[in-house]
Amino acid sequence: MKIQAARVIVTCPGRNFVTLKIETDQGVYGIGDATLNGRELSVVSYLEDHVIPALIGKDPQRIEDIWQYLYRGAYWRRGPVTMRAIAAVDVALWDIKAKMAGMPLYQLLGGRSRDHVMVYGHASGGDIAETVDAVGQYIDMGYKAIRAQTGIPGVKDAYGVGRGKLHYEPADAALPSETGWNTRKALNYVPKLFEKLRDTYGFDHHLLHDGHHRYTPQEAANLGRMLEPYQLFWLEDVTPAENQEAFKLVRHHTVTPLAVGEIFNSIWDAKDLIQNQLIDYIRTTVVGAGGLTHLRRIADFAALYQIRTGCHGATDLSPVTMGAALHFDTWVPNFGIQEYMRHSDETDDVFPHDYSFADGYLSVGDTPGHGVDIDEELAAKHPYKPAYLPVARLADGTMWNW
Ligand code: GCO
Ligand code: MG
Repeated sequence: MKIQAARVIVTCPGRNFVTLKIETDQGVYGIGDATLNGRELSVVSYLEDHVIPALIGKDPQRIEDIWQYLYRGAYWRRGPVTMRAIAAVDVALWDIKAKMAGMPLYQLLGGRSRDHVMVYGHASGGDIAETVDAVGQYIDMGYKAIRAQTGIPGVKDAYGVGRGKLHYEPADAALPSETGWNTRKALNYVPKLFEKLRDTYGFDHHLLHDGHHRYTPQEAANLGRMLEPYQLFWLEDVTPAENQEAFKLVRHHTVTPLAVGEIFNSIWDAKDLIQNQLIDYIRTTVVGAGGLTHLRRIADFAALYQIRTGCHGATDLSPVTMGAALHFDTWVPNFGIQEYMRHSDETDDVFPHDYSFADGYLSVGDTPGHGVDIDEELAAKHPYKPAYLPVARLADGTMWNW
């Protein structure tokens, strides 16, 4: 069996997606996601100029060997661009293998560990009252777990607040737009949101919150402590994790569960956090870290320390990543939760898929492969449009972490 052709499809049905399609000499093809929000075209070039020429003629059944070839063979290891390109190839090859076997992908990983996958939705509002209402809407839709983000009075476009009712999509400007941040105001306001949420809805639902890298380790520890009475499922990215040791301080001062890893691209980014048990959930997903081949190594390593998975599932990851992640979630023994931000109808039309939502859970279908395809004709009607994530500045103009 041979890889006969491979091509990259860039489409913007409301937001940009980069998709790799690998075709074989047996008529079977596979699809992989290579989207890197705000830096899409760098991965297109990496694939078209450096990866695809080396794939032609290779045996697509040798997933592990091709992974090692692309990882070791680049010499320049890791990094978001390289690892997303590898992920796209890896997921397309798993798709091909599962199609050849006539099985849904989770069967090749080891079969089902659960009936369906618990997801969390994104509730947000301009202030506490609006956010409390939004959480109520998610409860009414059947969600068991809900992330709550609120606007903060006096902070311009605080992180995580959607513009529409249901969708949150911050990559919206041809150049990064400028938002504000004020840690003092956030530390004052965020605990009040969770107090109100627990007063209103009780303790039956899982509540989550994303700090989006905004706090110092000491401030993060303080926030974690203040949130303890409200029993969060997790507090995410509460401080930047380039320095994994920074989490020791946070961990030693709070029992609020910690989640990290949506911007990690290999097991090395999480090694100290995992082996020192500084986190409870690892957020890395399929497209972020070199595909299923590498992600399951991270998950197995995390399992040794009772750390569970919580795959990133924002809308900047295409339905192809969502499909592959759901097969991973259906199998992985140490599953925690799956983020589900929901794509727009336009995006769902370009990427027909067989996963479905009911009563707070997503379920994969039984289509051979990962169950997600791309409608190329429709994709061609939505050409690439530059769109960037915002940046954040403090009140005095200092650049901060968005
Ligand atoms: C999340 C994330 C996202 C990111 C986005 C950036 O927890 O869902 O923080 O909303 O901001 O993926 O492209
Ligand atoms: Mg996040």
